[in-house]
Amino acid sequence: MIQKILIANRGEIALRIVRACRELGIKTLAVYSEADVQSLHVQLADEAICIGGPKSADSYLRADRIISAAEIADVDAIHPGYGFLSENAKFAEQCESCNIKFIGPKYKSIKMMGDKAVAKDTVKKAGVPIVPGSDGPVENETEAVKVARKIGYPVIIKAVAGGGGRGMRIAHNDISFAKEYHVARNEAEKAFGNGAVYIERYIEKPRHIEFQILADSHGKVLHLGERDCSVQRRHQKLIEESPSPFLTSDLRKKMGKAAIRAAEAAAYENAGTIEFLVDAKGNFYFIEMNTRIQVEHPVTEECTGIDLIKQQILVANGEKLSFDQGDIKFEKHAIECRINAEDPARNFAPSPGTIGLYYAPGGHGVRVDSHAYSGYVIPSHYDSMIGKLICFGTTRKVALERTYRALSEYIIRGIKTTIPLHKAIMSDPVFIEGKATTAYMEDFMSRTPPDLFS
Ligand code: MV4
Repeated sequence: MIQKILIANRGEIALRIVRACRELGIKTLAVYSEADVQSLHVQLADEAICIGGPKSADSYLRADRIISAAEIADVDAIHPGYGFLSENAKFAEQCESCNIKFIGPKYKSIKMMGDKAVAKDTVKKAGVPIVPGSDGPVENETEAVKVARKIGYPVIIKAVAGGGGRGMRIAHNDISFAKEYHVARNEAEKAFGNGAVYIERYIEKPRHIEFQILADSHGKVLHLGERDCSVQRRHQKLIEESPSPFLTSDLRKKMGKAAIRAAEAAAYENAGTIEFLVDAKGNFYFIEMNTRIQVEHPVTEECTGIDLIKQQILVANGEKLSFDQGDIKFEKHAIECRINAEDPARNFAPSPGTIGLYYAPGGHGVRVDSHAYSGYVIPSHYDSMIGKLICFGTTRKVALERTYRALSEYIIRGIKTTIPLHKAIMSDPVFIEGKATTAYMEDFMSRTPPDLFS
């Protein structure tokens, strides 16, 4: 059995992993940067090793230092959390070759799903619907324009090595296409060192709905339902909920089966997510797979009662999943609000600094995953998320009312946060009626006076 785990991450997810390990009786090693000495995950882990300077590139992205720390402390496994090295196939492979378990999928699955064109082709062959588009990457402008015309405008140009919305361009005609094609190629080359791009029909105002997958190393692949992540701004999610207010039980069944087929096609093990776009008519299309635990995993945990971090560890240890698809009960509605140190009234400018008073909400159906506390200094080197509020109940109405109540209790002094924005969204008829698509946030911000969310 795994006896000690290195947590190759920081912030709330590092703390979340420490907590799961404690309950499993597994020792933890925190690694941290010079900017995170005061971080809760460092204080709550059994051991801690400083791995470098404040910049991610000097610490949390240094595979060599993380593996050295793992060897010094003699850990059996590394949990990568999300971001940083979590979807780095090379790092997963290095762990394997050093005889350290990587708590995630096999590096071949990470690699396959990391190439978004290969991922599409793989799931398509398994009978999963994909957005109509080019067959793999397009080689040159002449071929690209031909494909774009055949698909029909508007089209979207995506980087093969992209994902999560980075390096995407939309074109409405031949002229804008020629320009956007070159911009996309150059951006992809700069950002990923790989200029390859592919083309898809542009789906207008889709919903973003993803299915949680859990798979063991004995061939069992299960889905734990969906999360509706349509409320986002510039590809940063703000609110996630489950079940999606848009899906019918018929559509949910079809998408769940498709998600399992997609994961099976990637020979997937551990926790992962299948992302779909869903149009207004209920057509759904696979767009990509996330081969990591995600920020919003607590939504699924509260709906199903299954601890995903513990399951990740058990599966990495070679154990069989102890339940089947039919055993999973979807009994709750859950909503997560991301609490960011940002000023919604000033274009979401980062608001790092010292938290004066910190008081988190509690009570029936309320969960707060956060590494923040009174006196905590938020470093400016990392993303601005300082916590997640997850509220759940038997119906969507209860979850909504509970979220508003909990947000009203939350006190974070000294910095600007997204709490007032979330309160405004929880009071907004469009959101309350379950009508939010990926176009929601832009519309909300344009029709809402800033004093209602700051
Ligand atoms: C799209 C799309 C419309 N049509 N693909 C953005 C994140 C990345 N995972 C894929 N994304 C999109 N791909 C086609 N063919 C619209 C988006 C998109 C989006 C997707 C999910 C969540 C929010 C989004 C916001 C804007 C655009």
